[in-house]
Amino acid sequence: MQTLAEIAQDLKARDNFVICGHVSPDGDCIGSQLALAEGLRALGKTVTCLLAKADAIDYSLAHLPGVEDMVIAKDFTSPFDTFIAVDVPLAKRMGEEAAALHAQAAHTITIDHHPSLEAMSDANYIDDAAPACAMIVWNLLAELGVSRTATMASAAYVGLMTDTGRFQYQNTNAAALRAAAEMVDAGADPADLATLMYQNRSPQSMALEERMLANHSVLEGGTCAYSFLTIQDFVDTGATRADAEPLIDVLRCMRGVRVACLLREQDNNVRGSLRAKDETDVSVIAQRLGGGGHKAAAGFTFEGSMEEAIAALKGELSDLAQAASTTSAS
Ligand SMILES: [Mn+2]
Repeated sequence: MQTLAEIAQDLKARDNFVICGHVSPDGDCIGSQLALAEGLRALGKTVTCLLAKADAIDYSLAHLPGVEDMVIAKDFTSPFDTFIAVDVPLAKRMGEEAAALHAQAAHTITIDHHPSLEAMSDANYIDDAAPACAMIVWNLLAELGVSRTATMASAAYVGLMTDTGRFQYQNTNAAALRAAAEMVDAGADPADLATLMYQNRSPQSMALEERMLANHSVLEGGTCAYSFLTIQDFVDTGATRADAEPLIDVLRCMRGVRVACLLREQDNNVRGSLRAKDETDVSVIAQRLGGGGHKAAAGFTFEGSMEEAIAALKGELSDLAQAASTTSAS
C-alpha cells in the first residue's frame, strides 16, 4: 500500500489515464472520477473518464459537468498507459469490459475507501476510514499541488455529500465537514448541489415510492423494515432503476428502525440494498446473501426468486436480532 504522497508522485510521472469506478455508479464514484480527471488535466495530462456499463446513470449525476464526456468502457479503444480505479475494491465490480482494460493496462492505481482484503492494483491507496472516496481525491489534489477549482470542488462535494447521506450518516466526522468547508471555499455551492441531488425526483420515482410503501413490512419489534419492488412495479410506474435509489432512505427514516432493506427484482435475481441507522454492521448480512459493502450501507445480488430472497433476508434479520439480544443480555 502506498501513501497519498506516493500516489501523487506516481500520477505526476505518467501522462495518459483512464479513470473508472464501479457499476451502477453513485455520487461518490462519479464525483471522484470527475474531480480527479479535472485535477490531472490541470497538470496537462490526458484523461478519459469511463462508465463501467452502458446503463443510464442517475438523472442528477448526469447533470454534473463533465459527465457528457464520459465513455462507456466497452466503447473505449484509445491507447492509454494508466488505469485508475476509484471507489471500487474489486475489478469485477467494474464489469467485464472495464476489468479487462484494468488487466491490460501498463500501470494500475486504486484510490478507494471500501474495506478490502486484497489490493487489486500496482499502486493502492485505500483508507477505509475515509467517509468518501471523493474526500481522498480532494486531499490528493492538494498533494498534487493543483489549484482546486470550483468544478473540482463541486464534483468532490457531491461525492462527500452523497456518501455521508447529506452529512447525516455515522461516517460524518469533523474531517468530512472540514473537507466540505474547503470545497465550499473553493466554489462548491451546497444549496445548488443539494437541490440537484435531492430535490429532483421524477414523478415515476414518486409513484414507485407508493408501491414501495404498500409492499413494506416491519420485523423484529419494529427494528427492521424491508420492502420489495417487482419488475411489474417498474413497468406499471414507468420508473427506472435510478428512480428507486432514494427509496431505501424512506424505510430507514421510520422511527425505531435500525436496519432497512429494499429488494428489487431483476431478470434472473434479486438486488438488495441494506442500510443501518446505528452501529449494526449490515455488510455482514450482505456478505451472507452474496454481496458486501460498508458497515452502514451494503448490497447484494441474491440468486433466486423474490419469495426466496425475502425468506433469506428474514432469516438473516432474525439471526441479527438474536445476536443483538444475546450481546445486550451478557
Ligand atoms: Mn464511496
